[in-house]
Amino acid sequence: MKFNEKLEKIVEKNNSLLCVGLDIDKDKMPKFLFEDSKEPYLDFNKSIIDSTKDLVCAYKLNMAFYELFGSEGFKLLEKTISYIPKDVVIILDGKRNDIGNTAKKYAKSIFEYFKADATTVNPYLGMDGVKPFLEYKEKCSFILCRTSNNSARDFQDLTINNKSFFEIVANKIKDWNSFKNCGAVVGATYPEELKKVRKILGEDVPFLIPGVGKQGGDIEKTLRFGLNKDKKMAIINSSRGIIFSGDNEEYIDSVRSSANNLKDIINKFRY
Ligand code: OMP
Repeated sequence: MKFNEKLEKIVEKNNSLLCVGLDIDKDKMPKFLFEDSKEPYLDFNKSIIDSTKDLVCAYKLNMAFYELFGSEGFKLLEKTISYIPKDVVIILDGKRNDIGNTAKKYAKSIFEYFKADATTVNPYLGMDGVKPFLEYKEKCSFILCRTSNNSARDFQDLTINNKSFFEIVANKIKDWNSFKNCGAVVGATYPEELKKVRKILGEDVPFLIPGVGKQGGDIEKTLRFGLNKDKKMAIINSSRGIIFSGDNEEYIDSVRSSANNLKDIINKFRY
C-alpha cells in the first residue's frame, strides 16, 4: 500500500492528525520505572502506545534517542516498532543523507531492516543523495524544508534570485516528487513560511509538522496554513509535550489526556 493511502486510512479510522514522538529520555521519564522494571524504556514506549494508539495517525521515533544506547538502542527501536499496530504510520526520523552510494545504505536500513513507513531526509546534498530514498515508492521521504529551530534562519532564509532557500527547497521537492512519495518537514514555529510551502507544494504532499507543545509553535496558524483544502495531509508531531506530561505511577493518564487534548484541538479546526 502506498504511504499516502495508509495515512488516509488511519487518519479516517482514528479521526486524527496527531503524531506522538517516542523520544525517550531517562531524565524526563517517571523515576519509578527505573526501580521496578528490567526494560524501563520498552515498558515506557509500550505504555505510551497502549494508551494512545486509538488517538494518533502516526508515531515518530527520532533515532538519536536510541542510538546513544548502542546495540541495545537498536534492539529497543526494533522492539518498539514491532509493537506499533500495523495500521498506524511509523516515521523513523533519522534526517539522513550522504553521497548516493551511502544514502542507498541509509535508505535500505530504514525501509528494509526497520520497515518504517516514512523517514526524514536532509536535502543538502541534492538529488543524488535523495534519490535512493525515493526509489522506495511505497514509502514516504519527508524532506527537511523549513525546520522549527531558531537557527533555521542561518541558511534557510538566505535569498537567491529573490527566493528564500527554503522556497527553493520546496520547489525542488516538487520536482523530485515524480513517484508521489515526497513529504516536507515544516516547523510549526514558522507559520508564514508554512503557508508559502503549502502554496508551492499543493494539496497532495503530506507535511510533517513538529514544533507544537514544548517548542511553542502556534497551533491555530499551523493548522490554518499547513492543512490542505480537505483539512488533511499534515501530521502534527508532539513528543515531550505528550510523553513526559505525567510523572508518578499515574503518568499514563496524563499522557492519554494530553494526546486526546491535542487531537481535539486539531480536530476543532478541521470541522
Ligand atoms: P518536541 O519538541 O519534544 O515535541 O519534539 C520534536 C521532535 O521533532 C524531535 O524529535 C525533533 O528532533 C523533531 N523535529 C523538530 O523538532 N524540528 C524540525 O524542524 C524537524 C524535526 C523532525 O524532523 O521531526
